Amino acid sequence: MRLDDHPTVKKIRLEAQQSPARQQGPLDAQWLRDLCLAAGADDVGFVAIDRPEIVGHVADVKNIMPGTKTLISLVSRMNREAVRTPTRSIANHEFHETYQSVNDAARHIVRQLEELGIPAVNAVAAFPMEVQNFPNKNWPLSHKPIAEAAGMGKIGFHRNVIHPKFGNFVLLDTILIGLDVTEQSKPLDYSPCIECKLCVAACPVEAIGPDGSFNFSACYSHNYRDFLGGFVDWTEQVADSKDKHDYRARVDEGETVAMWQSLSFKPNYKAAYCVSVCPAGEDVITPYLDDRVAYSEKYVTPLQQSTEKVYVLPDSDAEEIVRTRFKTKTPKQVRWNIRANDIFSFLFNITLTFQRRKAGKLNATYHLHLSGDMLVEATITIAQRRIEVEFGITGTADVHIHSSADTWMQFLDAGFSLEQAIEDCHIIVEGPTELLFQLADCFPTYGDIE
Ligand code: B12
Ligand code: SF4
Repeated sequence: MRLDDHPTVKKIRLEAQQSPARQQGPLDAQWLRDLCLAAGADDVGFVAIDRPEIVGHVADVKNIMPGTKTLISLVSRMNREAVRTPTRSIANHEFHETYQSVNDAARHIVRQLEELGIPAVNAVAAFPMEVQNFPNKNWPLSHKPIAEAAGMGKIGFHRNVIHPKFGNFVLLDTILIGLDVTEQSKPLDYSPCIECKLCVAACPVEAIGPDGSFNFSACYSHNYRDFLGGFVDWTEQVADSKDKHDYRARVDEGETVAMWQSLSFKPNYKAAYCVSVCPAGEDVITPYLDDRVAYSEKYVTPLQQSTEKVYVLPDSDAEEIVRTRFKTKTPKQVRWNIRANDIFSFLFNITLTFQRRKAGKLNATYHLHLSGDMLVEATITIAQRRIEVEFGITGTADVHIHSSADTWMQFLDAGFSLEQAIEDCHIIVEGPTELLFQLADCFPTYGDIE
């Protein structure tokens, strides 16, 4: 049959002649906003693909839907008291239900747009999603910077977006559409964060540093214990156990059933205390303004004093913090499970495991010259308890390190002797050797827990 004679083709061509209303031009912003709110979103903003604030995300967007013209940032509110309770199952349910509702709203919006012939796709509010890419970046699009550009809030001290009205009790989603919108949303001209640092006080692993830094490995190791990181460790514990007694010595019954719960229902966050305690936002701030001490006693103290196991990397800041600051909590050492498969991912990886407290007063620049299939050069700078890793040689080094990439990738492993590697000339140090030992001290120990 010729294509022109196919029943589908004939029907579509006839419909197009009879109803030329298929959307071609820019979408009316008010109409789109009303559609999103009616679908269940609590707030919404629009960002054109060529806006400078999102330039770093365009490749991700094009990867999902090549013809994207506009991003719709969607916000869904969480019920506050549910998130604030120390009872984890209730708080987790609220997170999961809100993910569900923002995705439902997005799906409904996409369906409506599709019916008008407008290409649209929901980039999905969830984490993680592209898990087969683990341990590399495993989410298709970052909602936070898009929400900021769309005026949905600003990233606060704790790195969550704080909505001007709803505070940080929101989850985010992004819809990609293949059409321009008549009016763009503007970013906020202030941050709702009031820098009270209650998020720093509440986090059991000090993932939010008092200087505004974020300790990725601390949050990931504890909060995500029953997610992908902890699951990899758990399966390895099962594989390594000699018998049930050995397994029980490694993983207690509560931990085993917690993993079952996460697998059977939805994965359970261990904390999210930074979100629970945040007083920012017009709907949220009044009790804090009325009486800060009472606010803290009501929402921060119960989380600080709750009895719980806290998962920490060996020799990490979190391990020290739980022991010294949270007497009702018990630290349990776990393995760092985002393994690097090459020198490039290893060097990125150490930015995630850097421990600001352990860095102390260390200020030093290291030039790495790493041999292997190809020469890789990099600069590591530790200054004011922060780390920066750049590929290539920049600035003046305090120390030059020559090694093979394979050896360098082992230098944080349990059982690796830096002294021996230097003595055997596997690592050659030009400059003060103690600076290399101090660099190693800035990280937790990788590898098996004895
Ligand atoms: C990766 C991720 C995480 C990571 C990193 C968090 C972070 N600060 O970025 C981990 C696993 C630790 C995490 C934790 C949490 N998350 Co989260 N997470 C994401 C995700 C998938 C992408 C975040 C992102 O945009 N990062 C990039 C830039 C913008 O952020 P950044 O701070 O500069 O980057 C840091 C990390 O992303 C990391 N990183 C950057 N590149 C790479 C690459 C790799 C391979 C790895 C491993 C890490 C990594 O290093 C940076 C510095 O630490 C989004 C969902 C999405 N698709 O957008 C949700 C999201 C940010 N998370 C959210 C929530 C709610 C949480 C938790 C509260 C979870 C919980 N319920 O307990 C905690 C809060 C921790 C905190 N204070 O930030 C919400 C935040 C809502 C809001 N109001 O802003 C989001 C938007 C999910 C959603 N759909 O609503 N999360
Ligand atoms: S708890 Fe305080 S410092 Fe932390 S993000 Fe909220 S307002 Fe900012």
